[in-house]
Amino acid sequence: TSYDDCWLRYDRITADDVRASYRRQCRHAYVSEKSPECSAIRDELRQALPELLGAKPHFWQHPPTTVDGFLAIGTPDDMALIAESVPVDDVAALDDGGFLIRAVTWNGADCLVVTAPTDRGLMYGTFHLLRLLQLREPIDELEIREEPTYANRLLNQWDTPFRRSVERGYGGESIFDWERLPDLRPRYEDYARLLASVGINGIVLNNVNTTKPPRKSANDAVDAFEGWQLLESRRLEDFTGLASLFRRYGIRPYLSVNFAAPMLVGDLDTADPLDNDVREWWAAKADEIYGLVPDLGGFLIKADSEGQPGPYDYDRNHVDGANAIARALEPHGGRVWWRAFVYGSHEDRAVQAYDTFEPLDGEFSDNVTVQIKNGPIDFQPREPASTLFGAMPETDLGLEVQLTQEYTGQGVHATYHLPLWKEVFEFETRADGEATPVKSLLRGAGQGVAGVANIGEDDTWTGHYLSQANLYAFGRMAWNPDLSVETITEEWVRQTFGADEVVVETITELLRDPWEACINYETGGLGLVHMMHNGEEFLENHYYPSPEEWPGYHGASEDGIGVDRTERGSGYTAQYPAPIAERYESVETCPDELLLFFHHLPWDYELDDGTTIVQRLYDNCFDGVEEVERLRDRWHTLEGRIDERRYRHVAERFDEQVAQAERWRDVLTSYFREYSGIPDERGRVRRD
Ligand code: BDP
Repeated sequence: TSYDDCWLRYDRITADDVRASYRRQCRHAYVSEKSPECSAIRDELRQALPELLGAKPHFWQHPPTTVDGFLAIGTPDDMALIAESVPVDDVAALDDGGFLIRAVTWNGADCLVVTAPTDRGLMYGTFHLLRLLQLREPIDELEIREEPTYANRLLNQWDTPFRRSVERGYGGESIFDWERLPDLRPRYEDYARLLASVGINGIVLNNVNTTKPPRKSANDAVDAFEGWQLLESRRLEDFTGLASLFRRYGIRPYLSVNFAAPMLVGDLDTADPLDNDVREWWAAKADEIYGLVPDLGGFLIKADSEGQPGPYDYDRNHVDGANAIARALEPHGGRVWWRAFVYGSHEDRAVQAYDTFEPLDGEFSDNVTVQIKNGPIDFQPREPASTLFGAMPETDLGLEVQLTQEYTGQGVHATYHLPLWKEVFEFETRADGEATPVKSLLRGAGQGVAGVANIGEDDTWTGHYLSQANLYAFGRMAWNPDLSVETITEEWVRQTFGADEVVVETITELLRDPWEACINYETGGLGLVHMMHNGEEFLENHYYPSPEEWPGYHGASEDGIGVDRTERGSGYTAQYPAPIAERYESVETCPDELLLFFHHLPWDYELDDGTTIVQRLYDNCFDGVEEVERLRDRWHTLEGRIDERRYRHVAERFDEQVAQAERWRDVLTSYFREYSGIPDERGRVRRD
C-alpha cells in the first residue's frame, strides 16, 4: 500500500538469538475459528509472524493435541490445551476485553497460551503478544494478566460525510468515502487494525456538528450534504458493511446525531423532547437502526452549542434532551454520549459547563454519559482540569481529549499530547476530600474516554509522522492510565522506528519536550489561552498568532494581564472543591503555569524568583523557540539512521515549526511589550 503502516510494521527481527527463541515458541499456531474476531486474529498472525520471524508457522485447522512450540489462542471452551493448562476461574474473573498470556507446559510440551473470556479479549491479547515481539521482549516465561481500565475507549471522528472534509483534521480528507458505501476500501480494515491494536473499542463515525459546520472550509460549497442525513433510511443501509468491518475488530460504531432530527429527517414540526410524537419518532428510528446494526454503541450529541439545535429551543434542559433520546436506545443497549461543551450567556466561558450541568447531577438516565472536555475552555495548550470532574458523582462521565492538534500546531508542529493528557488524568479533584484524581472517576461501565481523532486520507494518516504517536498514546492511556509517558512513548518509537538504540533514545526524548515548548511560544507559559487567529481559511484557523483578536480570553490591558477567575472576578475558582479552590484563589499558592488563567496581575508583579510577569512571558517565548531549534537539531542527528522518506518529511516540518515558533514569539512578545510599556531586560524584543 502507499500509506504508512504506522506501528504495525512488523519489521524482521535481526537479533539472531531473539528471533530463534520466538521461532521456537511459535512453530505452530492454532486460533479458534468461531467468530469474526478470531478470523481477524488469524489474519493478523499470518501477516505478522512470517514478517517478524522470517519463517512461517504452521497454522493448524484443528485444536492441538500434542506438539511443542505451540501458540494457542482461544477461550477455555475452545480447546483442551487451554482448559487444562490455565485455571478456568482465572479466565472467568477477567473483565470484558481482559486477557491472560501464559507460557505453560501441556502434555510435556512448551506452549504459549493467549486466553480470555471474550473474543475481544483474545484480540487484545494477540496484539499485546505481537507488541512484545516487536519490542524484542523475552516470551519464554510469560505470565501476563491485563484488563482495560476504562470500559469505553472511543474515538470521535469529526468527519463531515460527503464533503469528505474533516473538521480540525490535518491528515487530509476523510478516509471514509461515504459516497461509495456500502463498498469497503482495504484501508478501513487497516484503520480498524490500528485501533484494535491499542484497544480502542468504539468509533463515532461522523462530526459532532451535524448541521452546517461553523467554519468555512475549501470544500464547503461543494455539497449541501449534512451529517444529520446519515439517519435517513436510504443512508442507513450503506452503513451496515462498515459496521461489520469494525465489528470484526471488536469496535462498536456510533453516530453523531442532530437533536432536531425528528424535523430534519422525519417530518415532524417540533423536536421538543417531551413531545410524544418526537419520542415515538426516536424510538422508531432506533428500532430501524438496531435492526441493521445490532451492536451500534449509540449516539453522540452536541446540543445547544455553536449553532447546533438543542433542548433550549423548546425551553427544556439537557436532562430532558438527553433522556428522551436515551429512552429510545435503552431497549437496544445503546447509550447517549451527551457533550458538556456548551457556552452561552456567561462572559467567562470557563464557568459555563459546570453552571449548566452540575445542577443536573443524578437526573440523567442510566444510559447517558456526559462527555466533558479536559479543560473548561477548549483544548488550549494548557488549562486546569474541568470543574465538572468530581462534581457529578451520580452521573456517568466521559473525558474528551483532542488527538488532532487544533491548537497545538496542527499538522506541522510535533506536539505530542500524552504529557498533557497525563496532567489531566493525574489532576487531583479531591472530590471526596481525599485523593481522587480525574483518572479514578471514569471507571464505571458507562464511563470512559473519548479522543477527537487525527486521522485522514494522507499517506502518513495524521499529516505528520510523529503525530501518529498521539493516536497510539491515546489508545494505550485509555487502556491503562497508569502507564508512564516514557513507557508508552518508547513502545511507540520501537514499533514505529525499530530497535536502533540511538534512534529510540532520540525520538523518545524528541516527543517528551515539544508540548512544554509549544505552551511557551504560543502562550508565554503562565496559563494564558487563546492567543491564536480565528481566520476564515481552514488552515489559518487557530494556527497563527493573533492575541489582539481574543482579549477577553487572556485579559491583556495597560494595567496587567490574565483573567480574574477568583471570587472577585468570574468566580470560576469556587466551582472546585475547597482545597483546590483555595490553592487557585490565592496568588501565593496558585502554580505559576496557571497563574494568569486565574488572576489578572500587574505586568511588573514579581514571581517567586523575583522575575516580573512580563519578563517571564518574554523569557518563556524565547525559551520555547530555542527548545524547538534544539529538537530540530536532534532530529538531524538521525539522518541515515532511519529511512529517507520519514527523515525528510519530519525534518522539513521541524524547519517550518521553528519558523512558526519564531513568528509566535515575535508577535506575542511585541504584544506584551506594547501593552506593558516595559522593555525586555535582555533587549530582545522590538517595539513595533
Ligand atoms: C472547537 C472547534 C470546533 C468544534 C468544537 C466542538 O474549534 O471546530 O466543533 O470545538 O468541540 O474546539 O464542538
